Amino acid sequence: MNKEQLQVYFICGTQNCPKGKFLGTLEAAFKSGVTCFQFREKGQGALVGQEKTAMALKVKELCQKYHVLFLINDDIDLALQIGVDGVHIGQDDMPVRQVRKLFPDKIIGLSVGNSKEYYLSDIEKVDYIGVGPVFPTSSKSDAGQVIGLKGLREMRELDPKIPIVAIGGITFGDVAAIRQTGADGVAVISALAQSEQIELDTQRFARAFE
Ligand code: TZP
Ligand code: MG
Repeated sequence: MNKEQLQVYFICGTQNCPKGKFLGTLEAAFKSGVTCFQFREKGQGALVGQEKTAMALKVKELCQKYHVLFLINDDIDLALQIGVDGVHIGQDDMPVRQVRKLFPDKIIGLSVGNSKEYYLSDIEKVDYIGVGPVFPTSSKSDAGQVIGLKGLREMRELDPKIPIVAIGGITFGDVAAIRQTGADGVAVISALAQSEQIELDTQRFARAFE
C-alpha cells in the first residue's frame, strides 16, 4: 500500500458523534484532507444489523466520492458483504492468517500495543500496524498501557519498514513530534469527531504532513 494514504486517518462510528451529525462530520473531514477512514461502529449506542449495514454503505459512498480509503473495524462479515478497501483488526479479533485468506488483496491493519504483541503477531501478513495508545484516551476503555512518544519510537526501531499509524489521544499539535518518531500517520477519533471546526482541524492535520 501507499503509506501516504495513512497520514490523516480518521476513525469514527455514529456513537462518537453528536446525534444526527455522523455523516455530516465525515463529509466535512473528507473534503478537508482525511486520507483514510475506519468505520468503527461499536460500544454503547452503536448501530447493529441492517442499520449498521445501511450506514456502512453510505460511508462507502462518501469515501468513494472523496477518494478516501474505506476500512472496516473488526466486522469481517460486513466487510465481505459490502466490499471495502480493507479491514482493521485487534489482537483479540479473527487471527491475521485467517483474515488474509479472506482478503488476499485488501489492506489489513492490525493494532499492536507493544513489542510483545509485535513479536506474537503475523506482521508479514499485514499492511500496516496501529500503535498506541501514545497518549491517554477516553475513546477506548480497554486501550491498554500508554506508550508515549518513546514507546512509539521503540516500535519504529523494532521494525523500520512496516507502515505505522500512531493512535490514542492525538491532536494536531502532536503531529510534528509523532512524525519525528518515524511513524507514517496519525489515527484519531475525538480530535475530529468532537471538533466544532472540523474542516479547519482536518486541514491542520493535513498541513502538518506537508
Ligand atoms: N485504539 C487505541 S486508542 C484508540 C483506539 C481505537 C482510541 C483513539 O481515540 P482518540 O479519541 O483519538 O484518543
Ligand atoms: Mg477489535
